[in-house]
Amino acid sequence: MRNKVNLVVVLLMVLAFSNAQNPIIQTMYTADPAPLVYNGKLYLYTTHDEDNSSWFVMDNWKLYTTTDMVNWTDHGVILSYTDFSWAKGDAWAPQCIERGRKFYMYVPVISKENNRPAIGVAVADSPYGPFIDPLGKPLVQSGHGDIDPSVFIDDDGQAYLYWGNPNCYYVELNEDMITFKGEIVSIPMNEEAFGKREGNVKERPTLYEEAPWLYKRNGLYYLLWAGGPIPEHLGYSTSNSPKGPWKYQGVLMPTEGRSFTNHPGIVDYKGKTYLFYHNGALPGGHGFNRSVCVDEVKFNNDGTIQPMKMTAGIQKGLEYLNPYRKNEAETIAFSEGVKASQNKEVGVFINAMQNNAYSMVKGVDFGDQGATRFMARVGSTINGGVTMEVRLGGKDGKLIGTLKVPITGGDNRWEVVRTEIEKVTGVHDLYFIYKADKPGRIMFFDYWLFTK
Ligand code: FUB
Repeated sequence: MRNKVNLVVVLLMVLAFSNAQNPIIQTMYTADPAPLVYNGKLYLYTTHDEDNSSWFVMDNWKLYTTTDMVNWTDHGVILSYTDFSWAKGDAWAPQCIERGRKFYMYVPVISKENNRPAIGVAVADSPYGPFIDPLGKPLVQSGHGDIDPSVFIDDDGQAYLYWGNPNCYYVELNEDMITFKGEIVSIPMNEEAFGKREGNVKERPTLYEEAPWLYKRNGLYYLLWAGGPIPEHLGYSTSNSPKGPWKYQGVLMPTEGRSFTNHPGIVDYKGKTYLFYHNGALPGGHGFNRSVCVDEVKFNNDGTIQPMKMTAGIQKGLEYLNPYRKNEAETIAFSEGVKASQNKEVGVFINAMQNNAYSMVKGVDFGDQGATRFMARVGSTINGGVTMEVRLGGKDGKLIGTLKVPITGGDNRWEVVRTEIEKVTGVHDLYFIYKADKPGRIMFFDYWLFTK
């Protein structure tokens, strides 16, 4: 009996792994997720941990979008610390918000002036950028832990900027969103607001560590934050006002997931609420090579949030994907052995870094009439023997076609290649398997589509 139970547990674990959707970005290391919903689309701004880092090596911010919560499109780097003339590094946790069809991106960077973190703001006419620094100087430079800005616009139009480590501050922004009024308020760090920390409590008497995120639901204000001591967990507090006083509501997500930091971002989208966070769950992942994840949030009747654990992620998309339009190769639900790049020829694209690497998209709707042809813009630097298999339902699922990938000589040179496929109808998860009997990067892939 015991053996049977063990077998069931192992099978469930294998199933959970094979259904992994978290971390939602696998083609580079990302952290500090900041969601924004605009015009029916979810925009996710993230930081970017450079590969093989042994410290926070972070130079730029990235953007991903989705309309179904399972397939995520990589839009590349949308802002760098070098876009702020006064900054010298550390592109840490951002947040972007829309007001009057302009997009305001608040970011912490190290100021050249005092060698300490300061908060800048960059503005764009589109959520994709280009973002420019309208001030040419920091928006906030108090010299006291000015990191992790979170911005929120209340129903009455008043905008608030929260931030800070080890203390939590806020200030009221003017309508222009690039200046503020009044004094910076330092939130009282007490047990009622943020819980009690055990041990060495001199600098940090409460559980609050960093990463505040302000959110409102049914008239109640929520302040989510990363809590200590390190390794961090997520905690939250509530209030009847965006200015507090705050009431500690407990642990939202305990410490787990191979990263000593965590960072919350919460958003309502298409009738559900989602919590974004990060961990070190990707291969090679740890506290300086992190990855963003998302899970659905459930509320109790009194407005408190049901405690959460890191999971394998969202399994079913909110809508189906149309295979008869141009789909970017960098729209991915899950991948292994694949890295994203960008260049001036094609923008963002993906690279298969080893034989049998794959990427997949979820919930592709081929309809009743079905698809009979497949085309993709691809390239390789390997002469002969590179193929891209198109399969349904799994990495070893039904093979419907095989594309021969030509040698183009570099990712600045591409070819559109076509192949007949076995007719496919209905809804399927679609897998691209990259094959070549050679080590290293075997091919690169820009976009794909099917025809009827
Ligand atoms: O990503 C750099 C820093 O780590 C962030 O600013 C913190 O919130 C923590 O996630």
